[in-house]
Amino acid sequence: MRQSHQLPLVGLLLFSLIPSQLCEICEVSEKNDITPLLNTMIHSKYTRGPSTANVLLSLKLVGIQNQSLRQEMIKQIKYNVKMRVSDLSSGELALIILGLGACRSPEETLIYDYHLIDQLENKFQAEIKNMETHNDNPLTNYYQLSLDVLALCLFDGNYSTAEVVKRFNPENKNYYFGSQFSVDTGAMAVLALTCVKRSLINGQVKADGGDLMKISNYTKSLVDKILSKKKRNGLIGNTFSTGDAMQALFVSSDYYNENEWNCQETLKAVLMKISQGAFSIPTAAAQVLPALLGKTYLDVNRDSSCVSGSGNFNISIPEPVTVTPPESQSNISVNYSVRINETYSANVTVPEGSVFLAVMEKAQEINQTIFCFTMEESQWGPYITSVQGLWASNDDRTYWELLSGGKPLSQGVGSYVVHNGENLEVRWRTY
Ligand code: CBY
Repeated sequence: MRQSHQLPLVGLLLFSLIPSQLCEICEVSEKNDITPLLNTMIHSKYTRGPSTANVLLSLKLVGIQNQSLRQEMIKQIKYNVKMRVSDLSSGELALIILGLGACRSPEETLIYDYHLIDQLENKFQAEIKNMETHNDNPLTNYYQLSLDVLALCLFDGNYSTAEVVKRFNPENKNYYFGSQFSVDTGAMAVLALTCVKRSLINGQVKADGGDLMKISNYTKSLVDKILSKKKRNGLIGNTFSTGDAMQALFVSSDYYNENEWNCQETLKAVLMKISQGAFSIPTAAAQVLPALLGKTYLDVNRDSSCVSGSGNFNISIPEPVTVTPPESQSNISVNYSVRINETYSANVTVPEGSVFLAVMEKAQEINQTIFCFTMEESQWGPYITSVQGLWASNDDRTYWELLSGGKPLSQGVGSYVVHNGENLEVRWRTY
């Protein structure tokens, strides 16, 4: 065929391809939609907390560049790795590596200056060792083990493929809390397994032939479990797991049919939650943002992918919205119980708009022996570690569950706002 005849054909081909590709793009089109997330992440007091690495990773992945903010976050991370690297959990260190290493930026050298990969290898080993001595229970959890494998895989650290195959079987109890499959955990495992699979295929990592097959089967099964948690409104799991689930589904499209997941519907559901102010914790905002712009944690080590489709987000830092509390605050009263085997209850009065933690503090004032508790700061706000002197333990898979009207809450004590007449409970549980 002569070239002049080929041209209309090529044109026709392009024409038929473009519309279908445009339809498949599942990203926010209106940048204002994500302004509340940026507000939460960027407001300076948050760049110092335990969520710094998550925020840095997220902003870099979506191509938001603000030098002064970036410098401040890197300073904070440097301080953490210099002064308290031994206190960091394995997943926290993995997130620091991902945040520093994303997008081939100058701060990547800090990973090597501070030997962070070696340190992560050691922390990952310690997780495995704990599983061997404590009935298969890691020091932390499988969400963090997945972050570890992901960071080691993306930054050429040492890990054993055989160990990954042994541990990440989808039937492993660590994917479940009680009888519930944890979508967040499964999604992070899919990202880690996909990275390992790609390394095996590229020949970067050696393994026996069966490993690749097993990793593929695990991925398929995890993807099925994630999709089975799809809600009618489009969310997957709950509001806070949906971003991670989207990332997992982006990288595993070979494992499900087009009609099994409507990405647009999920995106719409998340945007609705954003407009309702659901992502008010920096970690929550940082975790959901990459997926909304079509990015995943596997993009971390690709040179060109840290900019959004339309070029870098040239965004001006939004001013934080200041909320003025209502002038006359009325009180509400709730019922609060601590349940171990017996149930201990009290009626507690708190100002309207109070969070769960305020109820626990008030109850503690009423009766120090029955309602005393301790907590520690996590990336998601305060986490209750003990009540009545009874301590949660990862080795024993025990924790203090938060409930309202007998149903588990999907927010922590620092963010759940209580209502008049509510029955609140902290319950000693095995997961
Ligand atoms: N991150 C982690 O290590 C945490 C991993 C995670 C799967 C996490 C959810 C998901 C995520 N994206 O980070 C997780 N939770 C775990 C592993 C756990 C267990 C922690 C112990 C362990 N083995 O490490 C455990 C005990 C089962 C657990 N979560 C308990 C709770 C309850 C906390 C109550 C308390 N004592 O303070 C609570 C409030 C559930 C309840 N009703 O009791 C809870 N978790 C919630 C709600 C959540 C969500 C937080 C959402 C929010 N807006 O605050 C969560 C995102 C998260 C954090 N847990 Co856990 C899950 C969700 O709803 N989608 C990595 C590290 C580097 O940061």
